Amino acid sequence: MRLVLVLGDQLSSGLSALLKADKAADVVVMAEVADEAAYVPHHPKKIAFTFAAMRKFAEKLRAEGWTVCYTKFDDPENTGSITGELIRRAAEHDAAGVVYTEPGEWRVIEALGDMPVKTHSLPDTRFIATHQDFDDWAEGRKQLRMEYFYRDMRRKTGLLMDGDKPEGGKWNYDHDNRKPAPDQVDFGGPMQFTPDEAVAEVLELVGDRFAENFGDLEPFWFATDTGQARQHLAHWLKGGLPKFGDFQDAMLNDNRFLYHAIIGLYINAGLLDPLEVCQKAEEAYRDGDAPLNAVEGFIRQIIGWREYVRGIYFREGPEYVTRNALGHDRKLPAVYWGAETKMNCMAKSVGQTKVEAYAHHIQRLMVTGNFALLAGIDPAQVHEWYLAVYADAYEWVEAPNVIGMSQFADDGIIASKPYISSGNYIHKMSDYCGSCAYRVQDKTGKDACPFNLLYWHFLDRHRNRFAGNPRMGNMYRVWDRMDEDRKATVLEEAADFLNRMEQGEPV
Ligand code: FAD
Ligand code: DLZ
Ligand code: SF4
Repeated sequence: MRLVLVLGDQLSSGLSALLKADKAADVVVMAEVADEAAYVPHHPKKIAFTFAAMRKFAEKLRAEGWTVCYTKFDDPENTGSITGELIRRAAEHDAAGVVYTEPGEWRVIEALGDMPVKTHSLPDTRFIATHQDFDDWAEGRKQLRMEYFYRDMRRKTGLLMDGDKPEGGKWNYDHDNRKPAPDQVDFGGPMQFTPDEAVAEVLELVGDRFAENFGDLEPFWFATDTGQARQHLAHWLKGGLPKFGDFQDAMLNDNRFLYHAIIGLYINAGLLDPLEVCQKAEEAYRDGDAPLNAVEGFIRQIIGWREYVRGIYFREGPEYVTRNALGHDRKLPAVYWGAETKMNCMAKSVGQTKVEAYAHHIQRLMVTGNFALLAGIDPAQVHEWYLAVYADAYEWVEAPNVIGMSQFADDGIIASKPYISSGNYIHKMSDYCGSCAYRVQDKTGKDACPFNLLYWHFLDRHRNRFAGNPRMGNMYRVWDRMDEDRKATVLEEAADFLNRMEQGEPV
């Protein structure tokens, strides 16, 4: 007999390791362990979600006839690590080896590869592109632009295809998306589930053991099994998808979710299958229930971006997370852990992260990510923060988004230019600035929006690297036209802001 490892983000009936195993002879191993729960200080909601979903998945496997050895976090024999649990269980059962599906993190891949037990790793077939598919696509290309990879994924899956042409004649309908914040949102947000007995038990455990971690454990409303996650999806397809594209980039003080799917955590943990989700979205389009711009935009995020960032993570290797192309070394400021700030956009984005373990893409990219990049924060610390605070965060998807897309620390593998903006962009896409202590219109002076000051500070300090970038020429021309006194004032005020932030002053 062999052991079959199922990790906390591998909760799928179609997992390659389960398909390969012999239900009558093999033993499934699942374990809640300190190493996984503490490699970064995860948000308590993320830990509770993982443990609750793991426990329910183990029960489901048992009901299907599997033998499951499940270690709970507080079990006295718990060795505290995945490898420790496998070694212990292998001895207990005199197992001939361990079969597992490739984990989504180099750290875990390396640990499993180093075990004194025979192991057999299988590809994770829950993704559309294999590592080989991605490498074949990437080979010989000067630039790895997502858009071209995405077209291949459309062809491979047949999603939104009209023969060999894209549905509607265009591959990408982004032009119709990205409208500013609406006055009213007519979708009530994600489906919320009342904790059942199994979830309540986990909440008690997590409340006890992870009380120090950043983030509110309750109210806890996530789906914790595939049945619930499918109900959540159906609810969103009906109410959220039709306007998903239009308001994908908008942000509002009083609405944390707008038309977003809040589905990343369920797909990444294995409760929902990405292809099934996309097929359901396509069905909504074919039935006339959602427009093409929304459905194409949504499908692109999943078979395009999600697959693409995974390809980059595995292609670039374990050192990717240590990259720091811009030499940024400032410490992550306390505002990221909820300290007082006068910047309303930061307070709102971090605040909802604390409550929900969720912020949407533009809050992650253009508020917290943009600020860290402009302020020159050490990308490794930024990476650890994102990995810790979001319920959907696993390194294979988080690191390329943070190190690459958001912080430009990979020197432009993912982004062709840094995602930076002054306060103007945030003002255009949100209602944050209207209730901020700073004035977005002010470029200098005591009330000037810090994003305005830091934007020029960033461009000025990285002139050698970016002035020649054709997509940034305009930015430098505007800066160069500014009179010298004004430039000096901007740089002085930006430096003063950074200095006060580093001293721990609420800025
Ligand atoms: P929606 O906006 O409704 O989008 C639907 C789905 O598309 C998402 O659930 C996700 O599966 C996929 N998707 C969209 N954009 C991306 C992307 N850039 N990369 C990969 N998948 C994408 N996503 C994660 O799943 N885990 C992370 O740890 C993570 N960290 C991020 C960090 C930064 C700095 C940035 C800029 C983005 C990050 N993303 C991450 C991508 C994206 O922000 C989240 O997938 C999305 O906000 C999740 O919310 P949602 O389910 O409501 O997504
Ligand atoms: C995120 C997470 C947490 C919090 N806890 C566990 C755990 O106790 N046991 C487990 O098997 N998996 C957990 N996970 C998910 C893993 O961290 C994830 O499988 C790896 O990071 C690989 O993606
Ligand atoms: Fe953010 Fe600046 Fe707007 Fe305030 S004024 S909310 S700091 S962008």
